[in-house]
Amino acid sequence: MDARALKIEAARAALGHVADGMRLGIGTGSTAEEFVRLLAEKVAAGMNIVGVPTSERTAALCRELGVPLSTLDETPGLDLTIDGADEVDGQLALIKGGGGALLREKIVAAASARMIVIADESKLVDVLGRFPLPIEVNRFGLRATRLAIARAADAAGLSGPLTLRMTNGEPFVTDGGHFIIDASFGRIPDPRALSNGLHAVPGVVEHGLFLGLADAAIIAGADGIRTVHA
Ligand code: ABF
Repeated sequence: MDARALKIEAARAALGHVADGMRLGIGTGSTAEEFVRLLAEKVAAGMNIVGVPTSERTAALCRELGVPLSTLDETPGLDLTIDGADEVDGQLALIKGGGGALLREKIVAAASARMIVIADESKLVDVLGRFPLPIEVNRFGLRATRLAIARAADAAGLSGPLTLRMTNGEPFVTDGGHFIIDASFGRIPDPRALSNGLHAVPGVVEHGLFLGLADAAIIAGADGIRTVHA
């Protein structure tokens, strides 16, 4: 089964957790997009839900497919968020942000009673860190922030290249108007220590370590679907 088929299977399994009347946080990325497509079919068949998107890209897809949308201002409490991830470990710690939507994804996940991650088996790791950690940073004082991030990582026993994410020769700009630094620290044995250190850096808006937010991960692999619980 190819990667897309696995993403669709994970998305389909997540749909089974969506009940009529739910207020849903809707993630960003290719796996989340498969979920939106399947959700749109349910809406067309009469399912009554409302979605809060985690990116402009997801919002546009929802509007195109007829998924009713709200905002966190109108709907501050959500029942369930379905979202993808770049890495998932056995304790459901995540690395997210490869799609550049980590800030809204974390805000939406934190506003949700439950969060279910959907992913193909390539995302499951023993220890986070093979995927570079996205760190959303304010544009002001970028070089000073980069130095402060390096110090915070060092205090957590980590080091590695800090790369400003670029697109078409320009710095990538998030929906929130910030830049992203991708930090290639390698294995992160203590994500909480690194998270705390990064949150202490004034220029860091948010980072892609999602700790204690996911309640389950639906992982699609060659041997079928399995659900990892917190
Ligand atoms: C999003 O899902 C991002 O945080 C993460 O990068 C992405 C994973 O993308 P995909 O589902 O395309 O592998 O939530």
